[in-house]
Amino acid sequence: MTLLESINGPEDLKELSQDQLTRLAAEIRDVLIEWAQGPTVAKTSGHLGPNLGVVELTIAVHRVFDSPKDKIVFDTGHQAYVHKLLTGRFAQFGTLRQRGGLTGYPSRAESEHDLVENSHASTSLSYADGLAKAYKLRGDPDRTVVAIIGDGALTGGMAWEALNNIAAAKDSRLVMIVNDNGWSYQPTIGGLAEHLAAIRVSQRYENVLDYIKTTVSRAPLVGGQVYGALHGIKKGIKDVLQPQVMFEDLGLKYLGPIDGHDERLVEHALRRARDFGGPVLVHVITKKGFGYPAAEQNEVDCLHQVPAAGALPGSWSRVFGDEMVAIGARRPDVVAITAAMLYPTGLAQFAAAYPDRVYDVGIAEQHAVTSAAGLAMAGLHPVVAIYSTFLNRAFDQTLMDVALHRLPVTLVLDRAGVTGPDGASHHGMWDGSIMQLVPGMKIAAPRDAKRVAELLGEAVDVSDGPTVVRFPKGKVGGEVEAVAKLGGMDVLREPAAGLGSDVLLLGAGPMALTGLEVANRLAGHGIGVTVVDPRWTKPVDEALAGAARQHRLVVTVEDNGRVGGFGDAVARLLRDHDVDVPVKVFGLPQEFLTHGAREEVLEEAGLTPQQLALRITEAVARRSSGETLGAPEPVGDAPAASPAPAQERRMVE
Ligand SMILES: Cc1ncc(C[n+]2csc(CCOP(=O)(O)OP(=O)(O)O)c2C)c(N)n1
Repeated sequence: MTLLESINGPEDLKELSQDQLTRLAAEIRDVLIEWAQGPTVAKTSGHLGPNLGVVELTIAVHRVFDSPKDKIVFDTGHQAYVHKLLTGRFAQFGTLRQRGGLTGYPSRAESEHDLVENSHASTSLSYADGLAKAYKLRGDPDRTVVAIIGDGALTGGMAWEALNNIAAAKDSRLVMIVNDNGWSYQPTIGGLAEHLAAIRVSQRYENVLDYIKTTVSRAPLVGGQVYGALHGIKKGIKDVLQPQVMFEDLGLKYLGPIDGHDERLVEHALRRARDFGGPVLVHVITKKGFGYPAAEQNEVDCLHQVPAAGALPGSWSRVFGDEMVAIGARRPDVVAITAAMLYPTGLAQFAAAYPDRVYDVGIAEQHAVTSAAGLAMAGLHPVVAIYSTFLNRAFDQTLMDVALHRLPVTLVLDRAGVTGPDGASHHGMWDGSIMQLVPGMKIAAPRDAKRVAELLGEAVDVSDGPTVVRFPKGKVGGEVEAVAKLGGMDVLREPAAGLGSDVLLLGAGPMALTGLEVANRLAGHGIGVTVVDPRWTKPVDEALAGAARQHRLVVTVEDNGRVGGFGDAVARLLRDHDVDVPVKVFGLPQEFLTHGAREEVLEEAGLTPQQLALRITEAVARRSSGETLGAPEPVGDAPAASPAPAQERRMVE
C-alpha cells in the first residue's frame, strides 16, 4: 500500500514525518504523471503543470490548517487535483473530468473540503475577504480563511479590489498564499509580474536561491534547471528592491519569498501567518510542472494543460488564427488582444507575424474590452479573442464602454456553447443571450471554416459599432455551400421534391449542419424542411418574416442557453411583423450544466439530430391534428426521458 492510499483526509497528514512527506509528494507526482500519460486524458484533457507545481504547497496547507473548519479557497481551481488526492478522492482520480466522474475543479457535491467551484480567475481574495468578515461578525474567531492564488490570477482586477479591502480589515483571519511560478498560461506579463520578478532577486530571495542551489540542484535531472531558470530571471535585473515593499505599502503583512518546493519551509511560514491573527500574504515561489522534465521544459506553457491547449490543426481556433494573419496583412489597423491566452485562442501566429500589434493584458477581460475601446477611439480595429465564458466578466465594458460609443471592436468568442469537461463554469452558453441585449451589436455565427473567414472579414469591416464572432470548441466540420440566399442568410436546403414547406429550420453556426441532418431524417417522415443558416444571429434578418409565412412551423436551433438567445430574437421579430406561425426554440436548458464530453452534454440537452427530428416530428404531428404547437412541452430542456443524475441536479439547484 502506498502512503497516498492511506490518506483519507487532511488529518492523516498531520502525523507524517518529514521523510514520509517527501515520499508522499513523490507518490502524488507519480499519480499525476501517470494520469497525464494515460489513455483517458486525450478525451478529457486536464491541468498538469499547475498541479505538479503545488504538491508540497498543498500538503503544507493541509498540515497547518484544519479543513473544513478552516476554509480553503483555490483561485481558479485548476490546481486543486493534489487537494482532491489528499481529501479522500484518490480512488476516483481515474474518473477525473469524465461524465459522472470527479470534476476538474473543486466541487461542493464531491467534498466538504471544497468551497468555491467557479473556475473564473481572480475571485479567491474576494471570497476570502467575505468569509473572514462573516466569521468575525458571527463570533466565530477560531477559523482561518486561506486563499491560494497564482501570479497569473493576481493580474486580474478583482484581486486588487479585494487586496485593497483586505488591507483595511486588520483583524480578518486571512492567509493569502501567492503561488508565484512566473507563469499564467504563458509567462505572466505586466508591471506586477515585473515586480514579482524583482522580488525574486532581492536579498531574501538570495537565501531561497542558495537553498535551491544546494539542495534542489542535487535532485536528479530537474534540479539544475530549476536553479537555472530562477537564476536567469535574476540576472536580467540590476536594481535590488525591497521584497515586501509593494504589499506592505498596501498595509499587508508579507512573508517570503519562500521556496515552495520545500514543504518544511512552507509549513513554517504558514504557521507564522496563521498565528498572526490578521491578514498575511505569503509569497511562495514554485516551478510550474516541477518534477516532470517534459512539463518543466515545455516552452509554450509548462504543460499547463494536457493535451496541449494550443490551437490544433483543424480546430476552430486555428482557422480563426490563420484568418487573422491574412486580415493582418491587408488591414494594418487591425490589432489583437488576448487575456493571457495567446496560444489557446489561436493568436500565436498573428503574434509571430505582427509582434507590435498584439497585446496580452493578463487575466483581465474587463480591461481588455475597455482598452480595446481606447484603441478603437484612436483609429484602430481591435479584435479581442477570448473564451465565450470569460466575456461574462466584461459585459458592462462591452455595453457602455464600447457599444454606447459605437466603437468598432470585434469580440471573437472561442468555446462558445457547450465546451465539455471543464463543466458548468466553462460552458460558453451565455454570450448568445447577453450580447443580444447590447444595442448596435452584431453577432456572427460561422457554420464552417469558410464562413469563419467570410464573417470575420465582414466583422472587421464594420466601422460603426461592435461585432461578435462566436464559434465552439473542437474541430470544424465539413464545408457546406448555400443553395440560395434569403436576404443576407444562406439557404442550405429546400424541401425535398414532392414535400411541402412544412418547417423553416434556422440553425445558428454549426447547428446549421445539425439542421441538415435533421432535415434528412424528417424527409424520411414526409416532412419538408427548409434549412437556413442565418450567418448573423443579431440583428435577425427581416427576410425571415416573409419566409416564415410560407411555412407551418419555424424551428430555431442554437448552442446557447434558450433564454434570450437567437431563438427568442426570431420569435420577437415574427411577433413584431404579426407573423403567427409558431416558433419552437431549441437550445441549452438554462441551467448550470455539468461536465462531460461535448457530445454527451449536447445529447443530454436533447440537441442531437435524432432527438431534434423526433421532437419536431411530434410538433408537426400535433399541428396537423389541430393541437396548438405552443403546448407546454419542455422544448429544448433536458428530455424528460433522461433526467440528469440526482447529484448533477443538486449542483444546479
Ligand atoms: C477570468 C478567467 N480568464 C481566463 C481563465 C483561463 N485560465 C485558467 S488558468 C489560467 C492561468 C492561471 O495562472 P496562475 O494563476 O498563475 O496559475 P498557474 O496555472 O500558473 O498555477 C488562465 C488564464 C480563467 N480561468 N478565468
